[in-house]
Amino acid sequence: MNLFKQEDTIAALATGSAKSALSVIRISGASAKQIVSSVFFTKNNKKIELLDRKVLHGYICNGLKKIDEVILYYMQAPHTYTGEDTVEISCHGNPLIVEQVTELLFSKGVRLAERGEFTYRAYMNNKLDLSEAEAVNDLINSNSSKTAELALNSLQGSLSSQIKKIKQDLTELFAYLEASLDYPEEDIDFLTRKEKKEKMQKIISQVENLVSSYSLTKLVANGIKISIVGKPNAGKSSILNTILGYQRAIVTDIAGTTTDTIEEQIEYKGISFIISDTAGIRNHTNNTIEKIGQDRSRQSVNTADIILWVTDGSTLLDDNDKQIADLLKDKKDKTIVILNKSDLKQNLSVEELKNIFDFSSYINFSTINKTPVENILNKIYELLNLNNIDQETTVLLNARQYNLILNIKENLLKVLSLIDKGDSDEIVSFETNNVLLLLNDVLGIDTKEDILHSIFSKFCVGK
Ligand SMILES: Nc1nc2c(ncn2[C@@H]2O[C@H](COP(=O)(O)OP(=O)(O)O)[C@@H](O)[C@H]2O)c(=O)[nH]1
Ligand SMILES: [Mg+2]
Repeated sequence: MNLFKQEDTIAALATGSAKSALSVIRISGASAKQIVSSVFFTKNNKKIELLDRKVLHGYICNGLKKIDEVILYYMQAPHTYTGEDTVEISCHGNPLIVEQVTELLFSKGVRLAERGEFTYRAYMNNKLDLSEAEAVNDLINSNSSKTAELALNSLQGSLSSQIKKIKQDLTELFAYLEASLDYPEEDIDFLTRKEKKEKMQKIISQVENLVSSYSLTKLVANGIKISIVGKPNAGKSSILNTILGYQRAIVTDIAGTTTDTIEEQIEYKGISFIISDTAGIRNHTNNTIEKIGQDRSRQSVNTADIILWVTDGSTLLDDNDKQIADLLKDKKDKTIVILNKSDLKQNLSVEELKNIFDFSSYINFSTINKTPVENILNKIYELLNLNNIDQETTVLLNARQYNLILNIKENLLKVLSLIDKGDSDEIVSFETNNVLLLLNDVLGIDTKEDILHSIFSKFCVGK
């Protein structure tokens, strides 16, 4: 990888490689202006002067041969994405034309950009720090509009500013420790042990918030796994069909109709919901297929982010319900009870159900009366705290950031216990400084070349 040859002028297609209305070729580097000028002419082969931020119309020409009619604009350093002189050429969106234009540029001394090289240069020129550069990639690769929203927050510096805040607080503590080392003869305790502990605890809680934010990223990025469980004939498949808006699963009044797990996906308010309808759980079945299906139901419950326990409000509580209550007993926080068949005479009360399963959220529902499915979906949003995602929401975007922050948390806990034990300021100060270095890694300050290489090589060419 030529990442570190920043004296080169680089170019790459910035848009998709399929046939399209337009393709944009981006050129960045010290010679960008001069090289593009040498191949850009009017209809009558007159030179066109490239002026900063001026949109120009003309022809890319190889000698006297016109390759394409284009619109281009030149942006002067340092106010560009890469921080270097940049030209963007909009040509017709045909891969053959793009190839001819880029080949022409290459013949004039431009080199094809490596993966992520434009963003790498932006990072090297202090346009972005590392967490923001990663956000660029996550934004491009996000599969749901909510993930894109979180990545955009990060690109705008929400994560960076939180890391900088933690770093600032820790630096302050470090300065106190160092001062007491530098002036030991003064015999003043600059901070009491209690004060040091309090400061450290505050820092740790900020770090813990970041650690827990990663579960939100994963939920939003991977989709929410929802498992519908309940006894046979409670209406599980009917609820799946109602959520999907079409008859996906077979619905009959014969208990044991659904034997396998059926999985479908919908998108709701920018997040995908992966919903599994499972075989009904009951004590007595001689059907081998149904038994296997019930094992799958149990597995599905274990991997779910949310469990919808569908009960039949028209029937009395029975052993099957008790068995399900037992299965879900340590999953109460993620279970929503659906009291289905509310259109029929109700024989099951919320109180009775509470006696066997102390749930926190429930919904009265009827697939016959067409209770709005939004009631269920919004309840899921509520339970997972997804309503509060906004422009201020800061999350760790990827495993690299997550592992670093976990490591930082562990090291801070270690420092806290040193303070607690009354260890010398010298040792505490040394360990604190180590954490400061780890924080730098999140931002990409003094980060080693091979790490940078592995991060930027995940980007696409042209970004
Ligand atoms: N009255 C009434 N019947 C329902 C309701 N939901 C489902 N059913 C009926 O209950 C029976 C079992 O439904 P199904 O979705 O197959 O239940 P599953 O075994 O839990 O998947 C079918 O006859 C459905 O038409 C409801 O809200 N009200
Ligand atoms: Mg079913």
